[in-house]
Amino acid sequence: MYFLFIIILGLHSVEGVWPLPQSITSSPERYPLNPQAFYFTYGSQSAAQEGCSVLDEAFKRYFSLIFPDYSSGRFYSEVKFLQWKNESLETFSQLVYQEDFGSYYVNKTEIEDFPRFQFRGILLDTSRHYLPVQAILKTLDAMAFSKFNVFHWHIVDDPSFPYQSRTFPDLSAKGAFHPMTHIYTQLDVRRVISYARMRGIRVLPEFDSPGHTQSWGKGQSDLLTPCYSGSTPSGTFGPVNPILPSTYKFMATLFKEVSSVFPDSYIHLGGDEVNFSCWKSNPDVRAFMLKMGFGADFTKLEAYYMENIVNLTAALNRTSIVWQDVFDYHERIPKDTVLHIWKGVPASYEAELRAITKAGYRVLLAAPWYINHISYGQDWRNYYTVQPLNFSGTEEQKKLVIGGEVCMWGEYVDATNLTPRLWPRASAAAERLWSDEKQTSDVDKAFPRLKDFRCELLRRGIQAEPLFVGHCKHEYQ
Ligand code: CP6
Repeated sequence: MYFLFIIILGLHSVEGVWPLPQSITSSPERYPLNPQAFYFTYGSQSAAQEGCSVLDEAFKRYFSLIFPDYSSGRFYSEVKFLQWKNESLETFSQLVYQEDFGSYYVNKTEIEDFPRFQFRGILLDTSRHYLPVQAILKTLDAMAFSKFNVFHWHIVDDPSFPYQSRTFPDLSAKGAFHPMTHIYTQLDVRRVISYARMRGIRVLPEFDSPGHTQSWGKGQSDLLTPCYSGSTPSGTFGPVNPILPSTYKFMATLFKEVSSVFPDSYIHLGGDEVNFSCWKSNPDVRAFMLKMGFGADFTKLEAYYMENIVNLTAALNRTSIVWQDVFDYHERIPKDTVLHIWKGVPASYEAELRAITKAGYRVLLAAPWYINHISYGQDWRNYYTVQPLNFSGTEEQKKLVIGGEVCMWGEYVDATNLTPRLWPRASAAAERLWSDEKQTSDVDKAFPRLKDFRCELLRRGIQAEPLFVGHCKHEYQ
């Protein structure tokens, strides 16, 4: 997690690094870099050594980012450091600058750096709109540029089921927007996972249930609850049916597959926004409620369902992440479950942070960072000034805040507008999650730095939108 490096070789200015390192001291002493004689190598103290594919690939990528007009050099010059990681290569790449006549330089710089929060995520929603694999890979590139390290893949939801399951192929054959073109094959998923891994990014899959599952019903009969009007089924369906053993059998099989496809130790189980009206309308559900002693309290039924699902994933050696609703319903959930705060206005996420950490659970904050919401002006400032630990609680409680997440809900977003809506606004949240809060408390000081960083994103081929009036040296053609 912690990295320190001293660049004895050749900073334009501290302004050039986003998100801001924990400490950075640059001197006016500068060194020229000759692309034809430049090579990254492993430090002698480094835990990773030659043959580490993640670093070897990162060396190649960052070489081309720094020197876009050259292919990888053969001879190496001295670059001293203690340990390279994807993040330190990113920082180094932001320190190198090119002067008007084409020469590259880096100033003598001393940096100590480590992230403030261990979990710095971006949620993409591939159900409201299908996002082509290329759009996901491009997002992973840009995530690494801002040191995000978790891709939360909200892969399926009500509108469509694009994940092509090995065990239940009908789910996407019948539930995707198109059975061939609007799906993620096993190969696509593996490609995304490996592309992310190379960039130091984990892939956290979310199979949200029991709500948000309309699309599952098309390929799996008897999974969803039949809704009733009066004493007869209305022909519509509600959340997953929590009263049938077949439901849990299906879920166990599905999550067994999911845990074999997605290597991350966390699985996101959703659990949010369950509409009880269909459950209420169904006489079999009501009878089950009475039998179980739940009375007419449907939050108990949801609790019963989620408890079962959490146990399924625990049996697969995975830790569950669930939306805050699951905590709000007082479910008996294992202590290692992570709660994910999504409710903002009018609910206060500070109160929720306090309550969840007081109960001893780890927590992730998403509520203040809905990047899918847009408005006129510089709303990145709102993302920047969030104070995730500004709630009343003990030091122990604060340690339970493991990080935050920028959510791009997909109702109004597809591949046409994903990138400019994400960048550079998500980068504001990235600095909040990475950098020291005191050193980054002044949003006006951040503005010119973020403007520069946005220009750097353009230079790297990311169509990041402008923050305000101005121009960049390398602009989108
Ligand atoms: N989709 C799913 C969503 C939301 C949630 N779950 C959501 C709705 C409103 C807001 C934020 C998020 N679009 N599946 C809740 C986690 Cl303001």
